[in-house]
Amino acid sequence: MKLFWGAGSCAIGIHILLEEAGLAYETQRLDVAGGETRQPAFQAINPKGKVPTLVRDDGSVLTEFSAIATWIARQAPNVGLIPEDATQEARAVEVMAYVEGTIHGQGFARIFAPQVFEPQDAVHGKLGVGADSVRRQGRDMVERGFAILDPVLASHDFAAGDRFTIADAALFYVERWTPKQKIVLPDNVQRHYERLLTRPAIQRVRQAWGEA
Ligand SMILES: N[C@@H](CCC(=O)N[C@@H](CS)C(=O)NCC(=O)O)C(=O)O
Repeated sequence: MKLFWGAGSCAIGIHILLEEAGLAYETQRLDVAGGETRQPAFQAINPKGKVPTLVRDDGSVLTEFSAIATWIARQAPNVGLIPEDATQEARAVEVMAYVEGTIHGQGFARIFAPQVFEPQDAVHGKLGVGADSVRRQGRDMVERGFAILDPVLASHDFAAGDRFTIADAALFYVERWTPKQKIVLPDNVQRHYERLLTRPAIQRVRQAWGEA
């Protein structure tokens, strides 16, 4: 199978899960910032034009972080990337959905691409004053999102209990975006981020991404 990724992107969470699961895979880096996901060659693979994109060995394509993460976890059932307990599984999905839909999809999306939310602002390719208020709004959403998750991490080391799961891979990718944006993580989330940075699988991926 092959994972398509781009520097700095949320695809790092999927790369981490492939490593944690111990599966055989290859990767292909795209110039996401340069618009390669919008080129016909990649759109033919994933018309959504997004990474992570996973092409499986039979040629079929999986998109969306949670779908790819769940499928990877199922390929390595003994690793425990999805909790066996139904409530803990629901907790893992709850955190992952909140990361994808709210912290990333609503918050960081406003910070990274304000023009999507204020299209009238992007006349002649220049962002106007509206972009700043959209970015500020995004920042508030991100900070509120991490504040909501902080108590979840107060009583255990990982997002859904005492083991690393798909939820931690999702949480990691948004935590990783905060230093550059000068967003201060609440204490328990910060400790979670630091804990994850010590994991060998994450260190291998960061090295492959040229980050460590
Ligand atoms: N809902 C998608 C979001 C993926 C996404 O937003 N990916 C970004 C990178 S973090 C991307 O590919 N952006 C390229 C673009 O929009 O052109 C998922 O969960 O996989």
